[in-house]
Amino acid sequence: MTKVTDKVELTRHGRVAVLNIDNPPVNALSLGVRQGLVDGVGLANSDASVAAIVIACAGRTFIAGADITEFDKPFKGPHYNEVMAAIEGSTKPVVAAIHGTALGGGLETALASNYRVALPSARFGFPEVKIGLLPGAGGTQRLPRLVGAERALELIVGAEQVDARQALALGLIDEIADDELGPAALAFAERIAERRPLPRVSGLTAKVAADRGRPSLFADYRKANARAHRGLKAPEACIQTIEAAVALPFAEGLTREAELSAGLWNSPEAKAQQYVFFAERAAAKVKDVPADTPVRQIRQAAVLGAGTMGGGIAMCFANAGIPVALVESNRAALERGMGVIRRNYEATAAKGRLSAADVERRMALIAPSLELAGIAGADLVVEAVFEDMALKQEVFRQLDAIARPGTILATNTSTLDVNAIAAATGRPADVLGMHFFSPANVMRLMEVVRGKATAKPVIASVLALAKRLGKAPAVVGVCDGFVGNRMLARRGREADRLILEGASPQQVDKVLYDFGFPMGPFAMADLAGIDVGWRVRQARGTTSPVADRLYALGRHGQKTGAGWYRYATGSRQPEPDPAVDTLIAEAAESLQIRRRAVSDQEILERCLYPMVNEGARILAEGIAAKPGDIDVIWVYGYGFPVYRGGPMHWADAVGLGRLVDGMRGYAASLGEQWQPAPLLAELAAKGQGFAGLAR
Ligand code: 3H9
Repeated sequence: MTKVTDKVELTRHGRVAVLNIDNPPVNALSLGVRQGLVDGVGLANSDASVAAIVIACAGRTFIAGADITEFDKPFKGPHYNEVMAAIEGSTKPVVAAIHGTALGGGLETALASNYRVALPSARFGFPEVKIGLLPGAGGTQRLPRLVGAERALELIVGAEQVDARQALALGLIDEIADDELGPAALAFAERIAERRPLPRVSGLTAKVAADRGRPSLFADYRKANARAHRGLKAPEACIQTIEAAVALPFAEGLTREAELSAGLWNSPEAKAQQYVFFAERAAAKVKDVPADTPVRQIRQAAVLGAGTMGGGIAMCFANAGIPVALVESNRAALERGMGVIRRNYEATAAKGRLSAADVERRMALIAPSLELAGIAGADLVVEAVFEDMALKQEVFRQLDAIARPGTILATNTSTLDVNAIAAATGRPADVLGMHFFSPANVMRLMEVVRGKATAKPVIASVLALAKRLGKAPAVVGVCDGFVGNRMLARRGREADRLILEGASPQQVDKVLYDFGFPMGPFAMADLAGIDVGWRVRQARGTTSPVADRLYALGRHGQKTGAGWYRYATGSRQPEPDPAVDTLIAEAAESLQIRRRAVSDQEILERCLYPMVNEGARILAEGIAAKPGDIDVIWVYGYGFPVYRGGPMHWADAVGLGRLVDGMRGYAASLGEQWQPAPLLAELAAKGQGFAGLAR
């Protein structure tokens, strides 16, 4: 055995040299790995007794990409492309032996190799676009040559991952190893050791030549994905690299890839997306809940309430392969709920994203029940009944009587006091909030609401479960609206006020849409239902002059064809409505508010600054532990544009000094509620940002 670098060893198995990478946790292409690959290939090439080379990884996965933690440091050692050139330039065949996930620079390493052998469980993909980058180590030039531009677009721009079976069908890998990967890769290397010429992906021409005959391919792709790519830089750069792969010889394509990659590398968008990547992982960790906290196994779940939320939550469990009882006291509601779930799955299947067999498998995991006793076998119960404290307490009292000891009892409440709900049981340590976001089967956020008595193993168990469900969890404390809705309420109050002062709902919506939100607050209210907001205000004893009028007029939003906007029959396209302008003008007059032209900049500041300010209060109160947790909540639960990193990251980019000055300016005309929160003022005075709090 030769230690090539601290991260790469070379071992001999007869004529085959194995370069074994060991760089936990995910064998990223850190300096020692890049250097080790270049030197290791060099050593094997200069040793006449070596006939073939295998690149393999220790631990849980093949190389999962470039080392993102190195991105902010000065670059050292061989560049990624030098590594790929060393591998592809080997005079002896190189076989990549793949288990786990070959992602980004890992897949590029595999594509620079002459052959690829993988375990059936291996997965392949280019996730770079999600962190604002492109596969800049030749991936954009090699992949289209191997699989054609159409699939390359889906894998590189769409960041679609494929499993080993799909990879084999695509020609991305040469063989699936059914038993052990090591021996299979060695046997493969032995078998091809003498085969010449060495196959090199960079030399393939047939697929890209055929793509040159499809001139509308890229324009069609851009058009079909314009909405999903809005505001993002990386997707367009990725498309252009694939265009280059089709149009240019390999070496020129690499140059184009490097130019486009350089344009993304230090962009604020890429930095924000990388920040969110790490914030998401950090949010799943809680300071006083250590990694070795015992975790309860969740083999069976139950959901109470088959409405929109309950049904969506049940789908989350079924999607993860966890059997779930869906309990509803009303037979018609239960049948309706099961029908909605089936239609959702069938719609996904119709788009080709789920097989008919998978639809049936998932449906079979959901057991409808009219009896609360249906929860008896569950390890975890999620209550998703109507948002009413007395009702929820009654439900938890009954759950306490039926659930076996150790069952985790979760409420999906979006605003109510989790401690008061827990107090209805004799086991408050087992109670917490699991706040899903609508549609629950789509939105990735889960606010994990920690009550004052919630036991640490319960939190650890729900965080582990969130990972199985593919959710992005963030732990929050108990307060009205928790983190997300509490901050949203601040924005909503300002939006309501802005229209009275002279902005139109469509102007406010456009400003927030242009900022990068999927829709503005008024279009959002129409989608959620004006009646829903009205009920929340009733419960809280608050009013909203125009929204209350809309409710009284039966303008309940999209479902009634009118709300803040008008909707043509069957359309979801909001149309401005002069009748609403009249209602607003009347309300302003009765409140003696003088109407004026409001600038877009003022709208943006007045909608976002109070959110950041509330975020500062939330941090000071310990309701969220870190600014990144708040950002994860906004990116994954409320559509805050990921390329701006979330409200707290965005505030740092604006500069807290500027934000505080702006708030004080508004305080002079709009009142004391505009005074910056103490934490915000303090950070600004010290010239610091929220980022400093994370450490
Ligand atoms: C790239 O390749 C650019 C190239 O094209 C070259 C251009 C020139 N670097 O997610 P997990 C850490 S860009 C550094 O909880 P899982 C992560 O922070 C890269 N660290 O585990 C966490 O640390 P901690 C393209 C990384 O099993 C730990 O590993 N590749 C990296 O659920 C475990 O992570 C990607 O974007 C990294 N690349 O999932 C892949 N990746 O324990 C991104 C992970 O301290 N990674 N860490 O919190 C993933 O998708 C998932 O992490 C993976 C494992 C599927 C690998």
